[in-house]
Amino acid sequence: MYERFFTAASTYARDIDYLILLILVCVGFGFIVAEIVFFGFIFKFRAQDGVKTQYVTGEEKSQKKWVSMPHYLVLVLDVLIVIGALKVWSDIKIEMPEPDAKIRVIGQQWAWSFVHEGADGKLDTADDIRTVEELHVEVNKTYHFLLEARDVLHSFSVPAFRLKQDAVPGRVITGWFKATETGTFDIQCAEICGVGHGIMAARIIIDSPEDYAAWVKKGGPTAFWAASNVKAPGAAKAAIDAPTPTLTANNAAPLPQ
Ligand SMILES: [Cu+2]
Repeated sequence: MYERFFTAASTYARDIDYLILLILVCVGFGFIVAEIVFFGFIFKFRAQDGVKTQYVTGEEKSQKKWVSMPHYLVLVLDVLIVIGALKVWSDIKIEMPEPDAKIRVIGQQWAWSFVHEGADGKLDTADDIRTVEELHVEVNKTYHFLLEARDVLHSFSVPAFRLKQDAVPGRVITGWFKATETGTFDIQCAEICGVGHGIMAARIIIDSPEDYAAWVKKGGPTAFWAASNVKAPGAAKAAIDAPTPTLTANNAAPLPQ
């Protein structure tokens, strides 16, 4: 049932879904039981004619257990959530599988730009393919992304992958993903980064190996801009014309006024 409502296009998307489901069930169970008892007691022990209010100190052993037993139950559920969260965190954030390819992801006010390996299969070489607001990847391939921010904090978010990672100026943050199905999915910025934050959207295009090879052979849009006198407008032009950003370039870049 769960699968019908939420697209999952990466190897770890379901792990995150099931962790959220675990939290929902644990917290939801406690919430529903507590509310039923709460409103049940309000109704049962409401003011009645001729019945004197009883003063309960809560200090007797027979009364204390009604506090301590739910308390222990909550602790057990907490431990369950922590174990699940640590397992998912370790699998996704700590244990990074060996990459088949690398990409650079650069956030700036207010566009995402991407640098793909060219035909030589290496990043930061002359045949790199640069795109703006369009990330191309191959299905069933493990990618390491090198995430940077040119100006302020951004957050690289691919909901279909359940991927969200902050981009911090001056830092290159490495993460990974492996797409499990072909198609086009949304990329968002998930960190308020200025007045244009809401329009800082892009898309990820997951290709079959054949389609991806054909796209690389074409040279992506870089070849198009290079062969054309027309320049991409605004942020797109700046991102395409800018040199491949590095940590040094980030540090040297002046902050926008
Ligand atoms: Cu942003």
